[in-house]
Amino acid sequence: MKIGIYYSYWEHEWRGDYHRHIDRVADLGFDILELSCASLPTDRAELISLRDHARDRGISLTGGHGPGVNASLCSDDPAIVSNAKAELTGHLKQLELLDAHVVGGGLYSYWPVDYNRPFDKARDWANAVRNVREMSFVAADHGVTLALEVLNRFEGYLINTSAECRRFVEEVDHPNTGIMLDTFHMNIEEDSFAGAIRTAGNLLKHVHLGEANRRVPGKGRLPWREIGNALNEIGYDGACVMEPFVMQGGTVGQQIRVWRELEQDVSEQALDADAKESLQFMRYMLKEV
Ligand SMILES: [Mn+2]
Repeated sequence: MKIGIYYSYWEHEWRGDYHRHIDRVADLGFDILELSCASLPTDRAELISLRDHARDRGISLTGGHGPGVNASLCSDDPAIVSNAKAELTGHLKQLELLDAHVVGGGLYSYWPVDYNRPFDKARDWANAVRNVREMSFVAADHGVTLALEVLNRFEGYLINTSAECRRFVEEVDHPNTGIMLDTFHMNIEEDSFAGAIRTAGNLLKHVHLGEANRRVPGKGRLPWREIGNALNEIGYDGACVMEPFVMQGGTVGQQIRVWRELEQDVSEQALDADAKESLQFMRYMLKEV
């Protein structure tokens, strides 16, 4: 399994100097850097330059995407659905230029969810299945897999468990759409980590790693051996991307609800050292035993 990290660990806003992040994660020993689709460059030459830089440093790129409320594939409003399709299509083109083949996130809905708005889960589910299916064909054209992230109840209402995601993906029924699990969300919703991973099985296409409070893996109490064994048991060979959030402040801190520093030292140097240590820990935990 290849191990990566989401760039926003080091950022307060959903943007960053991706060239710098490529060098950083390569120096730390990672295989993958995950980027935010919303802040990808639109310039073709810049995308190709990022692709080449990553290639030179032996780094694969993956995309993360959290569509906003006005670009939701589960909406009943045709204008919002059409925004969502146009936005995702644009990102799929960008990802193809980056030689990135997976985009993960709550692609079937919007984020952060606003529970002050009324919703109808059955209706939104049907809308989402239809629209995700349509987008699967576009994704296939660009060589990208749509990995639908299972989100906890506080961040989404459509897909909260691996079993729900399997049902959704089976209804979509397209090889370019699969399941994405995130240990942070699983810790809230799933009866069993290994059980949820087995339920996802051959449909699992992307994984996020994080502790219950979103510190780097190894600094909390999630059962990493159980998680690693289950991933090996199902023959998972996709990406495992750490998604730690440890700093308060900025849009990232606000939207992720980080109201305190999760580490005593959040200097760049300390964040790098923690990421490196966590990478070594996860290489051990994800190794087949
Ligand atoms: Mn995640």
